[in-house]
Amino acid sequence: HDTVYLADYAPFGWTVEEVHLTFRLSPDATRVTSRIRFAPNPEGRQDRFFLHGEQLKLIEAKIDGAPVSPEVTPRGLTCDVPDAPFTWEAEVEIAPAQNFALEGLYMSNGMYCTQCEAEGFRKITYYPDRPDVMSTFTVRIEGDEKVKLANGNPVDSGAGFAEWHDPWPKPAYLFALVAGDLVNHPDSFTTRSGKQVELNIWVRPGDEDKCAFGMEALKKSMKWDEEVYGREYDLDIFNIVAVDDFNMGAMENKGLNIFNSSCVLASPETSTDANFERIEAIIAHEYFHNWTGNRITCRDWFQLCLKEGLTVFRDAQFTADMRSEPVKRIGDVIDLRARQFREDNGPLAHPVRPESFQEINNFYTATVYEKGAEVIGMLKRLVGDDEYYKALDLYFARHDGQACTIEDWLAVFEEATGRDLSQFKRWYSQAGTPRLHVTETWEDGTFTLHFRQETPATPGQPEKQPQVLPIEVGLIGPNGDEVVETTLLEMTEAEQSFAFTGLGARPVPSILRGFSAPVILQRETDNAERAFLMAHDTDPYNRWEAGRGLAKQALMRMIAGGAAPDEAYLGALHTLLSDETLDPAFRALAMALPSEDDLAQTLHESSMTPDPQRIWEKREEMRDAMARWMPDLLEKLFHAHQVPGTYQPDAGPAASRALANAALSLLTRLDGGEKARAQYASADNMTQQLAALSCLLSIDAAKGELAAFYDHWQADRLVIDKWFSLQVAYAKPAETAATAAALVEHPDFDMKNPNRFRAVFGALSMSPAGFHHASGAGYELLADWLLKLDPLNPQTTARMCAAFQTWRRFDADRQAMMKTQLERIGAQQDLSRDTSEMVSRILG
Ligand code: HT7
Ligand code: ZN
Repeated sequence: HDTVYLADYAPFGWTVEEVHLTFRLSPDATRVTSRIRFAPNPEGRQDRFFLHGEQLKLIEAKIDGAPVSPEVTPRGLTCDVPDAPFTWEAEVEIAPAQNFALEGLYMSNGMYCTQCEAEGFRKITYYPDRPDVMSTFTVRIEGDEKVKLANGNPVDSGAGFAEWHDPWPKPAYLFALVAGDLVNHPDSFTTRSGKQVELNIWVRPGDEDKCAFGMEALKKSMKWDEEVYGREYDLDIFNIVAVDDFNMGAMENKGLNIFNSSCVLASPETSTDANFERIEAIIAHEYFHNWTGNRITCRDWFQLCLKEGLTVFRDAQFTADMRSEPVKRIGDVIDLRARQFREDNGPLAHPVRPESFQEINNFYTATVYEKGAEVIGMLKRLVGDDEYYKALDLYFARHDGQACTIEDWLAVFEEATGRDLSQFKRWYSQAGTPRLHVTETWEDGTFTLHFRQETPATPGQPEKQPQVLPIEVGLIGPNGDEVVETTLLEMTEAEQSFAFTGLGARPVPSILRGFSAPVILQRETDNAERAFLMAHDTDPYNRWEAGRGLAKQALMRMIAGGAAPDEAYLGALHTLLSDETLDPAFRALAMALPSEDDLAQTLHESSMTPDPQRIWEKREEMRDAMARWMPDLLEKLFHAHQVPGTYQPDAGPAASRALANAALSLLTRLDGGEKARAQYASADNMTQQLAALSCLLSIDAAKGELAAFYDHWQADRLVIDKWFSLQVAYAKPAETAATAAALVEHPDFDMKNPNRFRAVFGALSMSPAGFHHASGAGYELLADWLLKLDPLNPQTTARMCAAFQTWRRFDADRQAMMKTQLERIGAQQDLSRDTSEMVSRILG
């Protein structure tokens, strides 16, 4: 398969002035006619006119009204064209009902829908399918479906047709069309300049009662973007559509966002608190793309972080404003370490702006999205809030309507702030997680922090340069008072020291407050200091981090040294959980132990070979010890944090439920599931019901509830996804693979539906002790099913191959078994480009 390089970028040889498309819908033979006005591009002459096109049946093509016979290949067509503006017309036939890759135009439950990012438009018609070619689109849809939607504003409709016009020039990846017998949840929003915008969430009949929360989230997002970034919506209408079969979370198509139904549909009875929070964040994310992605888009796919990193950063700011800032930050760091650090420290490591790819779909990664957002966060910390928003204003003013690069983005910051960002730019080009080593000295009232940074080699990048690290530090005196408030240290050298003078006593440092840079902090510390910070740090993130450090140390000693659960940790946790001044959500987070994968990663960092079974057993032992150590406190927390009255998904009650349910999961180890069973029976919302069911599953006492749950919810596909995934997630490690294997025989298992496939196999690959069970059954089962899925849906298959990315961490037997499975996948005839690239990168 061909590799594409950033260094080879060249503009397209023609500009597109306008695009007219007509769709005559039919499941097996949809006709798409295009009329496109091209003109030679003065900035990008090319010898040969090439249009992308895949899996299209060309019926006819014309230039300026005269039939032409282009040379057609599986990837597109070439044609002789005039050396002047011309009109291209083509008619193609496609089969949306046969499209299981869910890219281009496809069908989901009888409804037509599209997914064009990154390169799906070429499966709809011949076109220069690249983000730097932007045009206005007029779209006519012909068919019997009740609802027919496209981008932009509606211009006409009648019996069997609808016409839409999008006045904002856009790349083809933002094109969208939906047609089906849908119903809407309508509303409206008045922008700050007084423009009335019609809002709709379109769903399948029966789902109308699950739209209200998403609509509120949309209106909050629209208001927030006006207030915080000064960005107003720019069309008369904004439509959201919920689709059951979807490869990712959602898609920001101009004026017509398409959502995986799991990321928009919500009701108290069927969605958990975590679902509500995620839905609010994804609706915000897609809406924010209207400015950061759509009005200003990417020049090429190497610049993906330009829109994704920035938009993730913006949605995190939104969630922090709507809910709790520290809780959001802690959750994001947990996620970053779990997904991005794993990627950055293994064979799939790549820069935030990659320099080559075979299949761009493989680069919608935690590095591009989450590390990309961390890079924006560091930039904001370094320049300060005022300068950040000044730079953003300049970005929007200067680049509106353009397809941009990271160079454009950084130039705006350099100009607005007068800073030289040439060293900062390494964050975009250098892969790998920097290690930040810290030592301290204390002499004559001066406390000095000595830092050393180093980044390990990553594939294709043996040598690393020092990066700019914004390190937020505070100092705490022996009596627990803060003696130096949060101060930003700007590290630019490989080794650098920072001194704090005039101190009366040796302080305890609180380093990397707010996780101010995405690094691995390496510092010798002891549990007394951790317990001190856990009690006194004014920075909530570092307070949590101190507790997590204690837990991790205790677990590491159990795993590597056979120690008993550490009473100092249990005591400190008891103190923190008893502190009623602390946010219940923060306390719930503090109660969660480092994940099995986090522990495996830490062992690997310390040159030890993780044994997933032992990690699982020791975590279980620690949780038993936690339950036995503080039964009275757990009882108290459980009862004190029951939320009376009608369920509300807001942060306050959700935090109480999180703490009560964290207590319940430990209490279940003591009471044989009595409280959990009672909660299951009385629950009037999915958060309580699912928490109780999980508790019962964890002690293998959920048989009756599991059957009742299925009977009650069998008509609700999103709830049944939970039913599938919970059983795999809570199976004992020796039974995980067999549980998954039995579930795929269930009549409701449908491998063509990515949500259902992920419910089973995502849960398998995210249960370390089960997936890595010494029998190798987990590896073999996943490989069997990835091989079955690849011919249908390469994108989802390739994404799930990442389950094998940590293979080199493990013992020789496990390594050999994983390698065998990877090679078996790699050897499959006609393997997709997506999966083939992933397998070869993982094998290295
Ligand atoms: N920009 C979108 C990324 C995306 C995608 C979404 C759905 C299906 C396939 C996709 N490929 C790429 C989603 C986002 O970041 O907002
Ligand atoms: Zn995005």
